[in-house]
Amino acid sequence: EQIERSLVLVKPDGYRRGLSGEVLRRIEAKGYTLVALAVTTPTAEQLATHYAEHEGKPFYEPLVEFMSSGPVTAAVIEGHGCIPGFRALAGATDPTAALPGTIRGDLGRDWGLKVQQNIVHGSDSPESAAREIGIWFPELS
Ligand code: YYY
Ligand code: MG
Repeated sequence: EQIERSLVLVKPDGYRRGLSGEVLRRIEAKGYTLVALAVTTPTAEQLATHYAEHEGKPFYEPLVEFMSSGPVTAAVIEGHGCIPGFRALAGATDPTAALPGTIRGDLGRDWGLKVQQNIVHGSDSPESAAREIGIWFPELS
């Protein structure tokens, strides 16, 4: 695999629960490099661009509302195949279904919280990564 970069967010639920360090620990333990790191409360504009692919879906409005509810920890990570690699570390979108050993499987809560509260975001393709890095770290793109 190529050396590539991915955009990772520890979402407001993960940030609030103090899980930023645990997520970053897993990223570094895997061997990926931290290229950029920030704590920031997402703006409506950032979220509209970040989640443009989901606009119009039933979960879009609650997702954007949740994502603007507090700070996130945003990171750019780098490594061989880190785009699919981080998604493998994150696990399935729904924490209830995510396997043990994954971030969402180990740390996700499954007592009736919405799927949106699944701790982390990771880019899903090189194109998404380039676009998303530009949203959260314009100085890098
Ligand atoms: O890439 P990933 O985060 O695993 O899932 P996406 O299909 O891109 O959806 C983005 C985001 O939206 C997901 O992390 C939770 C939320 N979501 C939801 O609340 N309800 C769904 N049915 C699907 C996704
Ligand atoms: Mg996605």
